Formats: sequence, C-alpha cells, structure tokens
Amino acid sequence: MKLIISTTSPYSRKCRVMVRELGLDGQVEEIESHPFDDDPELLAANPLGRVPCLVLDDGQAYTESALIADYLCEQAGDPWPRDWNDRRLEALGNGLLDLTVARRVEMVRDEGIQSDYWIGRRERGIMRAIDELEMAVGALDTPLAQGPLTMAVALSYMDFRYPESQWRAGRPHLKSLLEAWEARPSFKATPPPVGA
Ligand SMILES: N[C@@H](CCC(=O)N[C@@H](CS)C(=O)NCC(=O)O)C(=O)O
Repeated sequence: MKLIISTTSPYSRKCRVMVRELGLDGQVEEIESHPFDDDPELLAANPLGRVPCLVLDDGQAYTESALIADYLCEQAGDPWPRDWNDRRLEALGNGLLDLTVARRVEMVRDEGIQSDYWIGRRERGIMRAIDELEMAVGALDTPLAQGPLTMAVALSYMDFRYPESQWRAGRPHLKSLLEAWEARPSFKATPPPVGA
C-alpha cells in the first residue's frame, strides 16, 4: 500500500502515527506530496487533490483520514477499543482539526482579503471544542484509540501553527493526553517540519 501524505498535514499525521502504532510500517510506503503542487500521482489517486490518500495494491484509493484510519485498524486486526464514545471523540477531534486548518487558511491569505469575522468564528469554535474535549477526556481509560489520537494530533497542530495559544491553561487532562502521545515513538517519528 502507498500512503500519500504531507508532513505538515495533521490528517496525514494521524494516519502515519497509526501505521506505526499498528505495526503496519512494513506494508505501507509513505509518499510525500504537497497538495498545492497538484502532483499528478496525488490527483490520479484522489480527485479532491487532498492528502492523506491511501492507495491499495490493486489501485483502489481511499480518501479521508477517518476512512483510512478505520481501514488500517481492520488490517491490523482491530486492536484498539472502538465504541460510540470513541467515535464521538474522533468526530469532535476531526471538527477541531477542520477549524484549526480553516483558521490557518484564513490567516495565510493576503492581508487585504483576510476576514476578521471568519478568523474570530473559527477561534471561538476551537475554544468551545477544546473545552468539550477537556471534559470528555478525563474519563478515558487509555490514550490508545482513534478518538484520543485525533485529539492529540489536533492539539499538536495547534502548537505548530499557533504557538501563542494558551490552550493548556485550565485544561490539565488535554495537556496530559498530548504529553502521553508525545512520549511515543510513533509521534516522535512524525513531527511537522520546523519552519514549514
Ligand atoms: N477531511 C479530509 C481533510 C484533508 C485535508 O483537508 N487535507 C489538506 C492538508 S491538511 C489538503 O490536502 N488540502 C489541500 C486542498 O484543500 O486543496 C481528511 O480527513 O482527510
């Protein structure tokens, strides 16, 4: 299998961490592609032009990190707990990723066409989602599941793109969750590149 990724993409990072955690490294070849370069290999696999994209050996391609994550888990024999609470946390974590990436897109527009309205709206959504996740994560048994991983990837992306954010303040459970993931080799092997 080939996993087309970008090293700055948090959606890609989630899949890359899972490949390592699930012991699938030997079966998955990572191919780096910057989505905004419109690389023909990426466009042939994913008409949406987005990463990540998993291309199976028969050429079938799976887009969407959540779908890829489910597929990888199944390939590894479904070792991680998966229930509706995990799915709920994963959905919230994915929403948090969507908002942080959307805020980033707004911030890198030329100054004259940035929208304070959209930046503010994204920021308020991000803070509400983080508060909800802080309440939910306190009751978790293990960080090794798709919901907590999605949250950790989103929080790490916050640190990468918004180092000035004070998201840890008053959120000890989320702080511990990210620390637990950051101590793992899978996370250490997949950091976003400095200065990108
Ligand atoms: N919902 C998708 C989002 C993927 C996504 O937006 N990836 C970004 C990189 S972080 C991308 O490829 N953007 C290129 C574009 O939107 O044209 C997923 O979960 O995989």
